[in-house]
Amino acid sequence: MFVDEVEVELIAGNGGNGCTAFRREKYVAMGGPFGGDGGRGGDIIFKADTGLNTLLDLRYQKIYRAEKGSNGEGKNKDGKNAEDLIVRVPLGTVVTDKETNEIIADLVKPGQEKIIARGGRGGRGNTSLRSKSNTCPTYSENGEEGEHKFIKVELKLLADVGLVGLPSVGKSTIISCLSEARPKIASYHFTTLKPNLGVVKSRSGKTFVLADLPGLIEGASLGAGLGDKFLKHIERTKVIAHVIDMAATEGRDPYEDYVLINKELADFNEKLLEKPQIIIANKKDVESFNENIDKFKEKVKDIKIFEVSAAKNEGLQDVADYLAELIESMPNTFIEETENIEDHKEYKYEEPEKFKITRDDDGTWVISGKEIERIFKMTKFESEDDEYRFAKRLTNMGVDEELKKRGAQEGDQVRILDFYFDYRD
Ligand SMILES: Nc1nc2c(ncn2[C@@H]2O[C@H](COP(=O)(O)OP(=O)(O)OP(=O)(O)O)[C@@H](O)[C@H]2O)c(=O)[nH]1
Ligand SMILES: [Mg+2]
Repeated sequence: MFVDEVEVELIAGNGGNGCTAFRREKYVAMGGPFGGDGGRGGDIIFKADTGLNTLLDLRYQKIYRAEKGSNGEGKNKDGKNAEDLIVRVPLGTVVTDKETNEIIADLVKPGQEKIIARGGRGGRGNTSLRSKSNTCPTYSENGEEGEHKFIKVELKLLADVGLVGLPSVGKSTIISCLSEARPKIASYHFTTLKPNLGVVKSRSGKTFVLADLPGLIEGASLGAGLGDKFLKHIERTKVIAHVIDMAATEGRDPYEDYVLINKELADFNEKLLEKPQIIIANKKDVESFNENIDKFKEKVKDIKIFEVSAAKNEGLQDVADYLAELIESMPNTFIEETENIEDHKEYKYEEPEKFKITRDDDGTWVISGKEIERIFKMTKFESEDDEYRFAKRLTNMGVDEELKKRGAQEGDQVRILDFYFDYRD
């Protein structure tokens, strides 16, 4: 299974409700407000964990929920904040909000955290709602709803070097020679279906991360074969190592292979060709290698070529040593520089809208919108005070005026979510 893109639903915790209570003391009737605030709802936080390599966990758990904050209580006792829910993801995880198409997190450093869905704030108790004009409110708020999001989670591997080439050229054999990684090796195409990572050591003790990637074929940039699913992993490597079957065991021209791969890389993202490249000419143990390599070298002069036999594990340590030095000489910020989050943002212009007025089939006026619904849900509607306060906020937001302008008549039905009331001029 090639796990690198998963969609999940996040429901952050609701805030706890505020409490309406009054001080009861001897000789003092209604001795003032005494209701505590609700606790904050839990956030859902993604955290980059070096111990993980795939998004497999997210594939199995499709919905994540954080806890609700506790309700406030009498005697000014505030509710407890809920614990945040921490979801561990591998380094290189990118989170996109499905609704806005905006990238909301790009976790590239070990331990890096990002709040993906925010818990709601606790509702205020009547003590907190005191004001100059009302020193003893008889109302309190419900907790705010936690954010509810549908997100796309993608994994972009963070390897220093990516082994890139057509199927069956020996990429997996090479990583198994150079590291502890043990991917499947076989003579059929697309043996490797998902990237494998290995840590490679140079003779001088320097290390780097090598990625064995699935084979690329013509049209990969358009989705052919395993297509762009893994081309995006290459975006995150610092160096591209072409692996070429220089023995032409399948009858192709090695030079044409090389040109084809570069074309696919460029078609996917032109910037990929700005990365340093090396060529690993493989299958030196096969006779036809010698003839092909001479022809190849005549055509390709400006790039470092290593002649190896992965099958016999010959020549590969030199490759490792060269790459280790090359990577060390490159700035560490390379990945972030090429992968600027800003580049990915798709801006969607949205009219700032506090509320919207539409009509149901039966003529009922419907007031909707994020802000108005938020205020509505935080109102308890337990007393006339609640209703009065809510009505006042509608007036302040300009809802009354707009209804009047649209021709609402005294006594018309008005609805917010599932709550009906009469329009009064
Ligand atoms: N003779 C010879 N065969 C090799 C060499 N390296 C790999 N092979 C063989 O080539 C075949 C493909 O090797 P893999 O390492 O699976 O190739 P790959 O590039 O990872 O292939 P995909 O995962 O399908 O893209 C296997 O049968 C290997 O044994 C080599 O240096 N010499
Ligand atoms: Mg392979």
